[in-house]
Amino acid sequence: MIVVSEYRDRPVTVLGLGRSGLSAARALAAGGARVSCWDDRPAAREVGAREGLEIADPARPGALEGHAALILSPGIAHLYPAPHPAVRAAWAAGVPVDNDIGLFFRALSSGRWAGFDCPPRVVAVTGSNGKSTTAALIHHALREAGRPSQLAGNIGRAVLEMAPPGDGEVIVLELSSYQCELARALTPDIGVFTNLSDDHLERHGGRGGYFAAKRRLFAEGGPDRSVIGVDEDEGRFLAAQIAQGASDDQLIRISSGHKLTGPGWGVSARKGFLSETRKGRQVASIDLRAIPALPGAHNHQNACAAYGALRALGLAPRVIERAFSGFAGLAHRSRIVGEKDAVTFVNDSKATNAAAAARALTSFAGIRWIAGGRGKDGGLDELLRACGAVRKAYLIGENAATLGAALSAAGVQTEQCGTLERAVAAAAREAEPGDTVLLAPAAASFDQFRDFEERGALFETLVRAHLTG
Ligand code: UMA
Ligand code: ADP
Repeated sequence: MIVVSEYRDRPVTVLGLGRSGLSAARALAAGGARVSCWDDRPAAREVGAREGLEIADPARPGALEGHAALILSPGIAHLYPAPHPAVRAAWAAGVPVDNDIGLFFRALSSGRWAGFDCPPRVVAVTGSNGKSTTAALIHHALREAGRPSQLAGNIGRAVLEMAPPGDGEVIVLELSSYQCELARALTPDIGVFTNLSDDHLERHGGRGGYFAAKRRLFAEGGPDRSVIGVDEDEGRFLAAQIAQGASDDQLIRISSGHKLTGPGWGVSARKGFLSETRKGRQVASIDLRAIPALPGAHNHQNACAAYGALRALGLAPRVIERAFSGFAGLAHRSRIVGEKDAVTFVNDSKATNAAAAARALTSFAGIRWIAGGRGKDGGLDELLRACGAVRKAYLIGENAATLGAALSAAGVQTEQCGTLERAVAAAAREAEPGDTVLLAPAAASFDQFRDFEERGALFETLVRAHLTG
């Protein structure tokens, strides 16, 4: 655990008792703060009470009076679609609102740096898609290269759960827009922005607010080095805003699809080859086609982002190449579950938005596409444009009718299946040799599942039963 000592003997409230909130409460208590906690779910409050945490509703009149901070979990709305009542109470009482990321960065900078030969460094990865894959790839390569590293953040391990970093260690953080927007300290040494597409728009008042939240990672006086995906206008804008000049090597531009030939530092992937260019010259290249865990142009974008961060940390191209080839990939992201009668089954349950699903649709052939769930704000245009290889869509969940209407209008054959069980059965029955049965829902899972992991796990169970049946 990373102990947070800045609030010793002062009252602090933690709202939300999931992974982020519980770890924040423990770290604050270990640092001597007088912690009270709350969660709108009684069962979560019971977990806190069993740990000996004081439970008190911060939205009650006067509850936050004199408190030093309100620490919020990322899943709790702090502004849009409407601030949680406790956030309004904090505003009224003049209590700063922060999160575990802010606590982490301040705790790190107040450490005993004089005791380190090589102070720990932090790499923070944000963007709409590819954050987990990029962060995991950076972490994997560092470890393969013999460099101590820890991985945490939105990827599932709360930042304050990490061990205090040691000499020469690199902390790799995946940060969501929710986490970036609220943190009152956000000072990574290297910042990575993979890409931007519509997601979580209801929490940020639209795409502009969503981009602004992620952009905070690169605010004035931000990272020493920034690795920026320039395949969308937002990335190009950000790169232009950060760059001190055309050949500024504080900035590493990355692209999947466009070869970067400018005078600056660039890493790009085209036709399966990654190339690093500096001052207009290619200095290294990697054949990505041989890496099974990184299929498709979207994963090549992640490889470029990870490569850029690793080069900024001083790793040699050949060391990175070796490490990439041993990467196992992450569960629920373009993961091949198995093959039967020349039909391949792929679990991309983490494709919770249109852009991610569109990438999956362009990475496989003869697609029997299982899609649908809880729809998100934002257009379907990109998705509809990516349906060239779709033979039929098997639709499930809350937005199946809306999705079905849009797909039929675009000339895609569809079937309303309702549940994942029926969709897998229908797709497996109708698939022909050479086809791919792909779960890439383009929607959140919460209408039928606890989360994307539960949805992906059920898909894999159903597929395994089919493979062995
Ligand atoms: N809660 C309230 N009131 C509310 C809303 C929630 O009390 O109005 C309570 C819930 O009852 C629950 C707790 O808050 O007990 C949950 O908090 P949370 O949703 O923030 O979940 P955590 O378990 O703390 O997990 C969070 C991240 N969750 C979200 O951002 C939604 C995890 O990212 C992250 O891995 C974890 O911290 C550790 O850092 C998950 C995620 O879905 C994977 N992220 C989104 C995504 O990737 O799209 C952004
Ligand atoms: P994040 O952590 O940003 O959600 P993940 O690495 O978990 O990113 O991948 C989420 C989903 O997006 C998966 O469906 C995956 O196949 C897809 N994906 C991965 N990388 C990219 C990318 N660079 N661009 C678009 N989609 C991607």
